[in-house]
Parts: sequence; structure tokens; C-alpha cells
Amino acid sequence: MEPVLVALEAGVLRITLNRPEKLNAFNPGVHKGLADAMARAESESAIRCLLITGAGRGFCAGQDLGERDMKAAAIDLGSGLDTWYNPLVRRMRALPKPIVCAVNGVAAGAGANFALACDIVLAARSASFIQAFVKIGLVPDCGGSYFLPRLAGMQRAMALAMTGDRLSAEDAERWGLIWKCVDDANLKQESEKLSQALAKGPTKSLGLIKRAMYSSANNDLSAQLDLERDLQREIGKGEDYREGVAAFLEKRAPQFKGR
Ligand code: LHQ
Repeated sequence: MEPVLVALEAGVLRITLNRPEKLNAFNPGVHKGLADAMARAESESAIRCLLITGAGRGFCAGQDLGERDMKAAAIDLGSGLDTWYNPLVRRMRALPKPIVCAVNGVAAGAGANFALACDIVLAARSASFIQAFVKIGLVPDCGGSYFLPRLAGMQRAMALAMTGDRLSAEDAERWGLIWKCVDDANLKQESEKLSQALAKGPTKSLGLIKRAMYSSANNDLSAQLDLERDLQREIGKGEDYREGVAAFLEKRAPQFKGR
């Protein structure tokens, strides 16, 4: 069984974590599958949106805890981060295309923070988010200590990380960790509808929106205004801008090409 299923349809690259018996915990096969999918997303212009989800009842239970040799004299957990998790998160954030996440069930440890690394997160009402690291004597990784304080504020981030308490999808929405919590029965349809709409969008513009939003965490207002000017100058030369304005004036739907 492939640990990651990948399918391209109508501009959407659907990526499904596929180790349902282990709640899709990360192992080398999952990491390799995700790295290959990211390489495709980076190089194929036909791919205009990514949709990430999990097979079975869970989204992702974080690192596979059964695959580590705990008897080894010194365990270097940092090397797993250097080899797999950190490049993955960096590539996701740098990808100039939208990444939608459909959290279909529990998202724990690195699995929770992998979801938060996506650009727009939808979750099933029965899903939950657990900063499980502290339960096994670790610290948040996969970007959790960066994403959580920015999304939820320091108090909520700190308490989630220190207690390892389960956060329901409804509270995750209320706290701003995710875009929307939807009924379980609607998650597939809603996430596909959103992904397909994004895949028909002005891809270059979506990529630059992503860059502008994520740059704002490290810029002051003046630097951000300069960045907006530079991005607008760049995107204003594109075909999709001309098409967008023409469609508006002709009172019709735009046909964006992603250029
Ligand atoms: C699992 C796992 C799992 C293996 C469920 N591994 N089998 C860490 C170290 C190194 C470097 C890089 O970074 C990291 C980052 C991390 O991600 S640390 C955090 C690792 N994850 C966790 O600590 C979560 C562990 N899992 C759980 O606490 C529970 O499974 C949750 C709360 C996610 C779900 O609970 P339940 O719905 O009650 O399901 P379950 O516990 O019965 O799990 C179902 C099966 O999946 C079960 O297998 P079995 O053979 O007994 O049916 C679990 O053993 C297996 N599984 N998570 N991470």
C-alpha cells in the first residue's frame, strides 16, 4: 500500500496520507511521498492547487513512535527534523500555489502542525488538534511554536503546548487556528469545491498573496507597503490581470490561465 496517494484532477493535486491503521503517522515512506508530491507541485504548471487530507478516521498522528530505536545510545531527533520535517514546511510556505488542508480526523503532534503549515485549513466537526509533544516529553516542532502564537495568541498557544490538551475543530475555528469547521459529511465536498475554485484562479496572484501574507509576520508597516507595491507592479504585468479587468467590464466570468 502506497503511504501517500497522489492524484491530479482539474488542476488540483490531491495528496492523501495513507497509513490509516496508524492514523497516518509519519514514517520515511510518508516523508518520501510528500517530498515527491512537493517536487511535482513545484515543477508542473498544470498543478494550480494542492489538497491535503488523510485516509481513514485520522488525519495524522505525528511521528510514528513505533519506528524509533529507543535503545540506541543517543537519539538525535534533530536530524529527522533537518532531513524531513523542516524542508517540508519550508517548501509548503514557499510554494507559489495555494495549499488547502482537509483535516478529516485527529491531528496530533507534527500532524497538527503540518496541517497548520497549509494555507487554508478546513476540518471535520469530529476532528481535533493535539500538541501531543509534551505528553512524550518533547517540544512542539514542524513549525508549531511559530504558527500557534501567531494564529491563536500566546496564552492559548502556551496552554495548548504545555498541557497537550485536545482542541476540538469548533474551538480551532473559534480561535482562528483554521478557516472553517464543517459537518463531517460535507468535508470532502467543501474542500474539493474550494480547491477547484482556487485551481481556476489567478495562480500567480494567489502565490504572491501567500508571499505578502507570510512576509507580514516579519515586516513593519512601511516594509510591507513597499512589498505590496513591488508585488502589485509585478502582477500587474500579467495576463490574468488584463483578463480580470476585461471580464469585469464585459460583465462575464474571468477565464484565468494562471499567468
Ligand atoms: C500510532 C501513532 C503514532 C505510531 C497512533 N505512532 N502509531 C517526534 C519525534 C522525532 C522527531 C520529529 O518529531 C516528532 C514529532 C511528533 O510528532 S511527536 C508526537 C507524536 N505523536 C503522538 O504522540 C501521538 C500519539 N497518538 C495518540 O496520542 C493517539 O493515538 C491519538 C490521540 C492521536 C488518537 O487516539 P485514538 O483515537 O484513541 O487512537 P489510538 O491511540 O487507538 O490509535 C490507533 C492506532 O494508531 C493504534 O495502533 P493499534 O495497533 O493499537 O491499533 C496506535 O498505536 C496507532 N498510532 N498514533 N504517532
